[in-house]
Amino acid sequence: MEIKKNTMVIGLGNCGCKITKLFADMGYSTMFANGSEQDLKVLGNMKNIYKLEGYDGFGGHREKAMECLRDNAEFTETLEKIEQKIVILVYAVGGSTGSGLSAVVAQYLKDVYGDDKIIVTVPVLPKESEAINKHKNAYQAVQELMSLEGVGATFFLDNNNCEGKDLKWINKTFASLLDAFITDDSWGEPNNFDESERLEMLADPGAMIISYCKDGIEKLLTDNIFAPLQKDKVCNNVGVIHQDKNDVEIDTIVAEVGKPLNVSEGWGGKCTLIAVSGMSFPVDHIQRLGKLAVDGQKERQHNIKMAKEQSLPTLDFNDIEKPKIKNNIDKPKLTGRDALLAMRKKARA
Ligand SMILES: Nc1nc2c(ncn2[C@@H]2O[C@H](COP(=O)(O)OP(=O)(O)OP(=O)(O)O)[C@@H](O)[C@H]2O)c(=O)[nH]1
Ligand SMILES: [Mg+2]
Repeated sequence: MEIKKNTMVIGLGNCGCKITKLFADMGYSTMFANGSEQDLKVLGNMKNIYKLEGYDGFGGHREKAMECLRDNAEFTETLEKIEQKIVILVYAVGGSTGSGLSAVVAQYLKDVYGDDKIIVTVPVLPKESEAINKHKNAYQAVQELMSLEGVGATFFLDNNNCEGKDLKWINKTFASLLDAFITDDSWGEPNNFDESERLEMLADPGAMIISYCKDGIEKLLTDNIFAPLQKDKVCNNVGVIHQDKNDVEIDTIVAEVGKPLNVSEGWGGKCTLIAVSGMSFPVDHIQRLGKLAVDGQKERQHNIKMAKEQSLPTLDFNDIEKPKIKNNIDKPKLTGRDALLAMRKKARA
């Protein structure tokens, strides 16, 4: 089985659709779902665009997701006809449309296909500097994701990591990393990192990361596009595609991510690629986002309370009564034009 041909990437909401377009441009099967006509226009002439009728954005109300599926039968009918084995859902957890739809669509796919498909999720986490609602949505969406059973790997993209670069850099880096992982066809002595091992990693429940090993192993954990790893050293599979030599030691990876059940290695890759799956969800980081939302709300509540106490009390301005103008004022001496006209009149008399 060729993994790429057997993969369907589905973008939910604006961010999810933008990232999915990169996969469409690389020849993957794709679907796009969003309520906003304007956002969908940015995609240009793509196939399989589903405009979620009646939901021009969820206006911040992520709980509208079920109603949205109820009202958009064409989209759910297409979800029931997916032929590919691997379905990748891409969405930002900070928004409302993609964030709200993510869990209900994943559950829908589970209900339709059971264990016949590998469902991979790609939640994009908001920056810590974003608004309260983005953090609240993110927290709730990850809570929902954690409550789902039978979902495979989850790639937590973290927008915090684009310092000095733009969000498009995160999108492109992820698309290029996942494509390199999916399409790797390297072969060499003494072993290959074959498709079944890669499928096993994609089916592995828990967090997954992929990294080019350009600048040393320490960059795998600190300088990449993924959310900070949970520091409990839980993982299930480690996969390494070496370039031409044994350029990264498995022990060094294990020291960073913990002891895996399986290690798969291949040689002769276009570059050195490291993948780790079956890790714990980055709950410490998600909790931090949740706390930002709670603290932000407390601060707003305090400010609103203080604002209500503001008033404008009556002040004594010590007004002084206007002086009365005397009636018997001497007529002022004429000057200017009036004086001239008066002089002429007098001279003519
Ligand atoms: N990495 C990345 N993040 C993005 C991009 N565009 C938006 N975001 C993030 O996505 C979040 C907003 O989600 P959107 O996808 O715009 O929202 P939505 O799913 O369309 O939902 P609505 O709120 O209903 O519009 C914010 O946290 C943004 O930082 C992008 O191109 N790349
Ligand atoms: Mg939107």
